[in-house]
Order: sequence, then C-alpha cells, then structure tokens
Amino acid sequence: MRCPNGREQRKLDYTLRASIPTEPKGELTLPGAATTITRLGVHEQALTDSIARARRWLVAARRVVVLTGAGCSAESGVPTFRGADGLWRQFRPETLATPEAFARDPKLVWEWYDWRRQRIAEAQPNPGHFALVALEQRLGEGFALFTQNVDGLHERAGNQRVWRLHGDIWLLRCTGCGHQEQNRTTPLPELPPRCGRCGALFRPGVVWFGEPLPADVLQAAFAAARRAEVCLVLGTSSVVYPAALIPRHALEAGARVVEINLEPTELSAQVHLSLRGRTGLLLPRIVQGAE
Ligand code: BJW
Ligand code: ZN
Repeated sequence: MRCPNGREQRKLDYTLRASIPTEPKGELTLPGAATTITRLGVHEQALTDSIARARRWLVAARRVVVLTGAGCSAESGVPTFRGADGLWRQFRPETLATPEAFARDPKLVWEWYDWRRQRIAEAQPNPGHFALVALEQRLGEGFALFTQNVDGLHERAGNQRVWRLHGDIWLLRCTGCGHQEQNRTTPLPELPPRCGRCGALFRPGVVWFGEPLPADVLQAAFAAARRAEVCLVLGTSSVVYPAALIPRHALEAGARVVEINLEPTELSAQVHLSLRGRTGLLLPRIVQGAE
C-alpha cells in the first residue's frame, strides 16, 4: 500500500472500511485501504470503534445468521480457493469443481481432493471458529451458521447449529449405485477410489458448479437471513451463488450486515460494516471482547 506522499506504508495487519447507510444517511467512509489516512493510530482507533459497533449490534441481537467461507479456515492452514494462495497446480476451482472435469479426468480431480483432505486432516479449528461457538452458546436457537466450507472445522470447534451448503469432503458418493460412506483415510490408497459394492467410481460428497445445493438447507438459510437482526459474512469472496444471496436477503429484510475479510469483496460496498482483517483476530474481539 502506498502513502499519498509516495512512501511505502508499513504493512498493516488490517485496513478498514466502514459504511453506515442507515445512521447517518449517506456513506461515512472511515480510514481504509483506498483513503489518505495512513497513521497506524488512526486505523487502530477506527477499527476499535467499528469492532465496538459490531459488538453492540451483536449484544442487542436475538437472532444472528452467519455465512462462512474458506477464509475462516485459512488460519487453520486450509487453502482458500481464489487468489494466489488458493490455486492448486495453477487450476482454478471453476475448472476442477465441476461434473465435467470429473468425467474428463477423475484422477486429476481426486488428486486435488486427496491433497486437500490431507491438509484438512492436519488442521485444527482457530480462534475465529471458537468465537462462533461462544456466540452460539450465548444465542442458542437464535443462532444459525451456514457454511460453504466442506472441512467440518466448525463442527469440530463445537458449533451445533451448522448447515453445510456445499457438502462434506469426508463423504464418498458412488456414481453407480448411489451408496454413500464417510471415509477419513488420508491419503486414499487408490485414486480414483471405487465403490466396494458395485465397483463404480466414488466422487467426493460435495456440491460442484452446475449442481444444486441441498434445497432444504438453502431455504433454511434464506429464511434465517430474513429473520436475523445481524448477519455476519466471514472469509468469503461472495462470488459463488446462490450462497452469496444469503447476506443479500438479510440486507433486504433490514438486518445489520457485518463482513470480515482480508480484501474488499463484491459485497463490501453494500454492507453496514466491512472490516479488513483476519477472522481469527477480529471475531474474538467482536464476540468475546478479546484484546
Ligand atoms: C480471509 C482470510 C482470513 C482469506 N480472514 N478473510 C448467479 C449469478 C452468477 C452465477 C450463478 C448464479 N447462480 C448460480 C450460478 C453458477 C455458479 C456460480 O456461482 N458461479 C460463479 C462462480 C460465477 N453456482 C453454481 O453452479 C452452484 N449451483 C447452482 O447454482 O445450481 C443451480 C441448479 C439448480 C437446479 C439444478 C441444477 C443446478 C453451485 C456452486 C458450488 C460451489 N462449489 C465449490 C466447491 C465445493 C466443494 C469443494 O470444496 O471442493 O464451493 S467452488 C468453491 O467456491 C467452494 C466454496 O465453498 C465456494 C466459495 O468460495 P469461498 O469460500 O468464498 O472462498 P474464496 O477462496 O473464493 O474466498 C476466500 C475469501 O477469504 C477471500 O475473499 C479472502 O480475501 C478471504 N480470506 N483468508 C478473513 N484469515
Ligand atoms: Zn456403488
């Protein structure tokens, strides 16, 4: 990031952009990546203020809906999909996470999943995951977590009201007889794996591009978003639909929407607060008042 005077600014752990369309009307832009304010103290104060605002909204809320993406697991060592760190052997997810890619080259697709399964097997939930457990404990049935992640780290952290939008990487589904089984072996002994019952190829039990999300989960997500007073959008690029519609339903129905992401996303300009930073650092501060 460059200062207005052209000098390289010390790399900040976060920058912050906050727009509050409802109070006051119009956009209030606090110090952010694209602004001219460069002193760390100013950023820190603005971030602290925004954290306090998000915290007040959460404390007052009885119903909170959460949408998480790969960024939430990044601090646990699970690679994201997009951006330089997200690419596996230069393949974009749009070219690997499809039924067509699997039909063309099931071994290649399974190599990607096998590599990810190994990374996930080694991963532990991070402080961002645990902050969501604390939030669920506080809200009980008023809490609903919809995740695009297939790694199971929210459940391993202790969240119970979790619904998977994009499936489960530990589930194998037979392309022949439809048999499904949990399998946590890493690495898999044979790629691509085959069904013990009928011999056809197993595929990962996840949702690929062009495939429908589980209809009941999606409907539950939209309904929860429309009921919620606060919607948290955490570590997702917000480019994959229909999951990306969840915060939009929340916005439309009048919820306060708070995004946490390292980068601006297509959603950032529409939400009430968009915090630049790591979920593992910021969520504990918002939810639990951690320093
Ligand atoms: C941090 C951080 C830190 C890093 N702290 N932040 C409407 C408009 C346009 C297109 C469509 C549309 N509706 C449907 C489509 C088509 C398509 C789609 O969305 N395409 C777009 C990409 C253009 N959608 C579909 O095809 C969906 N199906 C569908 O619509 O079916 C309709 C249908 C109906 C009836 C019959 C048949 C069909 C299916 C989508 C499935 C997506 N699947 C994948 C793979 C899942 C399995 C697997 O894991 O392998 O899901 S793709 C991949 O993207 C994965 C993710 O869940 C998903 C979202 O990614 P996510 O989580 O946002 O990760 P990243 O990497 O993109 O972003 C990480 C973010 O974290 C970044 O912003 C970082 O800055 C940030 N970050 N570290 C905070 N520490
Ligand atoms: Zn089978």
